[in-house]
Amino acid sequence: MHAGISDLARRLRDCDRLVLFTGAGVSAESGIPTFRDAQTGLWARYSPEQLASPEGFRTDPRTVWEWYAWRREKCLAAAPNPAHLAIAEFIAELQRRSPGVTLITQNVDGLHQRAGSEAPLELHGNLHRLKCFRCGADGGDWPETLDLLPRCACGGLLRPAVVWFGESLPGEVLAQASEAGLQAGLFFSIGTSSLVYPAADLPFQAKRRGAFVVEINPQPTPLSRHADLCLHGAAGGVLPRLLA
Ligand code: BV8
Ligand code: ZN
Repeated sequence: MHAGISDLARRLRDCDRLVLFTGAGVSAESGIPTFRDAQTGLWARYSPEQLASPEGFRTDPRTVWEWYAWRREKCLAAAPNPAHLAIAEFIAELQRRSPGVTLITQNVDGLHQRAGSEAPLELHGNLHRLKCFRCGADGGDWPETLDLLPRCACGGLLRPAVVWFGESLPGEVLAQASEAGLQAGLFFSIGTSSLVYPAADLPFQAKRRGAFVVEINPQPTPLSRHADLCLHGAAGGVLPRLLA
């Protein structure tokens, strides 16, 4: 067994403060397009400024709604893959012996919850929930059709309850995620290009505080040369073996 892997297995056994931090790559094997993979990336076909920003929504709310409706259909049709399932089983097992494991996700697809992970910290929100673009009130469930764009009781347009570019992350969730990272002895960064801030700073913060940082990604990222161990593979292949 690779020296790094046997050392990691020991750390997994001994560690009582652990963070699993995930990005779109964890959902790739469920058939959900990632953001930046050239051939499948969402941003390859659409511009994030146009579709995932308040300006884009102000300019053309219908296009933004239809893009999220398309993404939501893909999420609902998708099933959690072995990466989501391995994470959920691992956390359930670990929480029996120590409560110190935290799942932090940048994903908005809800697949961690469908795999059984109860309360991931959703840094960028969740596209299955809605909120009011004007007053921020909870927007309830998705409408049956988009013939008329749904509105809040205040008259404002509803929107998916996700964090757009140029918008702040939910303060409480980000604070909890930061705190978990700063306490972590072991920090896994899984399936993320490590490009989107402030989320991408979490593994760097943890590293500065002495965490052992493991990156799981088929490709190198800006985090790779700072990580203590890089496992170059698909999350759906690596995690079931690693976390079993
Ligand atoms: C903020 C929700 C403060 C919506 C997302 C100009 C103006 C304003 C801000 C900025 C600016 N310039 C820069 C910024 C900051 C900006 C930013 O970081 N931009 C980047 C692009 C440079 N950040 C923000 O705007 C954030 N807010 O800064 O607020 C502020 C406030 C007011 C005014 C100014 C500033 C908000 C960021 C959140 C944006 N919302 N999503 C939606 O989903 O529609 S971001 C989006 O990217 C997703 O959440 C996604 O999760 C996230 C990160 O992407 P990844 O998850 O990493 O996915 P990606 O495709 O990139 O990578 C996939 C990886 O998986 C790849 O590495 C691939 O190799 C790997 N992979 C593939 N297959 C597998 C795999 N790995 C494992 N297994 C596999 N099988
Ligand atoms: Zn409102």
